[in-house]
Amino acid sequence: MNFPSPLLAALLLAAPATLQAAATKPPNILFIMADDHAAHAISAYGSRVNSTPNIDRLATEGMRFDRMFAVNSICTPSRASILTGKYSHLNGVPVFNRFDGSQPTVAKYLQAAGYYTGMVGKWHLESDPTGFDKWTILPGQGDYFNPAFLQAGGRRVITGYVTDIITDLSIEFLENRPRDQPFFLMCHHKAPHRNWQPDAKHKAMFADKLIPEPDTLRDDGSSRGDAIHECTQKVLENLSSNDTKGPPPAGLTGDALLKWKYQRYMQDYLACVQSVDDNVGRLLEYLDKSGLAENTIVIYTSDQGFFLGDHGLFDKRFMYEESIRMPFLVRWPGVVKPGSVQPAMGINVDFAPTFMQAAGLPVPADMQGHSLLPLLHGERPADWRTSWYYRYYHDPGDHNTRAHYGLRTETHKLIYFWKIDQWEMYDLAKDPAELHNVYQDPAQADTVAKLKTELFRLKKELKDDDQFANEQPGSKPPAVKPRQAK
Ligand SMILES: [Ca+2]
Repeated sequence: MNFPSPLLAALLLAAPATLQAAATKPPNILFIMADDHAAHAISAYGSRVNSTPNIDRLATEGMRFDRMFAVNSICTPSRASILTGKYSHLNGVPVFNRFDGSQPTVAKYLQAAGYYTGMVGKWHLESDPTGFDKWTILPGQGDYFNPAFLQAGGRRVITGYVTDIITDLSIEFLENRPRDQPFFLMCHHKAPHRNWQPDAKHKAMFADKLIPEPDTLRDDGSSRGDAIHECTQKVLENLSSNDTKGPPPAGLTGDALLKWKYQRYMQDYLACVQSVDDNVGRLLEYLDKSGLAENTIVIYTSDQGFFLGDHGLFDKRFMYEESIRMPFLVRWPGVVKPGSVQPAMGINVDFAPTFMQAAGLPVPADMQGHSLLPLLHGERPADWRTSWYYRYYHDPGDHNTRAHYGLRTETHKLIYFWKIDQWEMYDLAKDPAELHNVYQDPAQADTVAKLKTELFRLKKELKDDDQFANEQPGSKPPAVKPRQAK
């Protein structure tokens, strides 16, 4: 793939000095992504439930994004959005669809520009990876213990614990890389995905630990519509004996059962996270020892957030904050100010444009995200987004969660469960925990109307004309015109 030189020249003319330096000596990019690791289980994000000293290093030595979000909060679609810089309806992966590997991806662009590209760990896009010089992936969800891996040469089983092995393979990729090329490595952990199987060392750390409960564990959802009540993501009702690694003690019911299930869930979830944290430490140590740290952008993120008992739930999918919010920490020595915090709203379709621009390449016009580079430089462009569009399709899916789409602004969130024609609206400034759906409040009518106008403007701008509205059997096409505020 060739990039027209006038485009590159124009980009360089407009770019800050550091970008020009990047173009002459492109930075390496190490992208570490966990699966279902909520920001509120990272101490740099103020976790009340655990401590993650190694991941925290990236916040101390780099930038912490406080408002980074997934545009479709579920594993496979988030991965497709990250690779393509596009929303689900344009990259063909709204649910668990097979990723069409013939389409352009950031890996392909970087490879064509001279990067040595690698993909290790959870892929979950069904088709074989394209655009990578080397790839070693878990088949589907993969196993926690003694996992099989797929690579261009075939399949092999590796003895050990998956998080350790993915780190070993990542270090092996770095050790064997050509020294005359920059690298782009996607290191994708399986952990801490359900059903949360920690290794013995980390399991022991949490076995007897009492984990603080979230404030909203007993949220009854009384002001919400039907969706949260119909879903099967509830800690009390839907965590199985498989999840809790055994049945609850006999006779346990009601709140006592809720407490027990929450503890069992979180003990294993956090033990899996602790292994991820140790392994991030191993990778950072490798970068230090090999002299790579200085010219390597290191990112830590997760494919989406997760409910850690918040609103009585586990899993993700819903457009509520704990689900859509991704941790996003970036260390880039000499460019990103250590210990800085970024409040601007980013979304996962921004990642691909960011990697392009960091590598000194023009951002392809069909990518829908915006490069985060100005934000990484500590400059917020005057026209940076103040709202963004979300859409979840997997209905009924594994957790009977209704399809919905919506808008999040700096201060409000509007959600439309279109199959059941129900709206929810939250004032995030007054109600950050989203406990009060004020959609029906007459005092909010003007705000609701404005949010709807913006929602449908964005939907149009992003070319979401409901092409996947009937993705699931039994779906009905959604209303595509703004409804008047009631
Ligand atoms: Ca996930």
